[in-house]
Amino acid sequence: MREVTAYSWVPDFAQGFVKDLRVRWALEEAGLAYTERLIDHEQKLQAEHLARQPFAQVPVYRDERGEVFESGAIVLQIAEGTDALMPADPAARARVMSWAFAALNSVEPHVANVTGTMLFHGDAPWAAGYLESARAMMNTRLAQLSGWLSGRNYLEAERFTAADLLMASVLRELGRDGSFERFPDLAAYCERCVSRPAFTRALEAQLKAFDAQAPAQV
Ligand SMILES: N[C@@H](CCC(=O)N[C@@H](CS)C(=O)NCC(=O)O)C(=O)O
Repeated sequence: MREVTAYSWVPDFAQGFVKDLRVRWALEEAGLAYTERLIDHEQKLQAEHLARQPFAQVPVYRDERGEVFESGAIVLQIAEGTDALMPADPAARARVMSWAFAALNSVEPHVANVTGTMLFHGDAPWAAGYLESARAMMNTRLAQLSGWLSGRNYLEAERFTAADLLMASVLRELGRDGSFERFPDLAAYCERCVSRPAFTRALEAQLKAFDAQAPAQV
């Protein structure tokens, strides 16, 4: 049976953004049922979890092929074997892989620099200066992505793939603080992806777990 390890509770700012959402979304797109293993923030530090996720994070995913960590690797593992997220043509598959890594390697670090600084260090005396340069670097990447998407609905093959799932998961963070304002086309692309029914089901599933929990110490 497929199983997703996720948190039983996270603070409000993280609800709806924990990275098991990517895995749930991929499973929903593929029409694959799964069970949840919910852990808390003490369990993530224990040896049993560290043997499954060495960095004390979620998600972890298990299916009949074995256990995988890192949301990108998990999404690609789910995408393998389902036309819903990965085209059959080898050249098109290779392009989807390129864009999956681009989302996580070339775009996400810049988005995370900005959103992470704002969320966790927004009041620090150095934050404003750092954010100015981090935003400039992020906007360069976003402008390049915007250029690629010009005239396209999706990253490759004119259809939604695992690469769009990952890119939209990264871009969603920009909706938190107005960073989309300079890039209405990227906002529209992100909305095109997250308006899919599979995303809605995945989001509901993550939030449902939190609804059942009283706040705990992180
Ligand atoms: N690169 C990892 C990052 C996973 C990650 O950032 N997980 C967060 C939740 S979204 C987490 O578990 N944070 C807890 C911690 O780092 O202690 C992935 O994509 O799976």
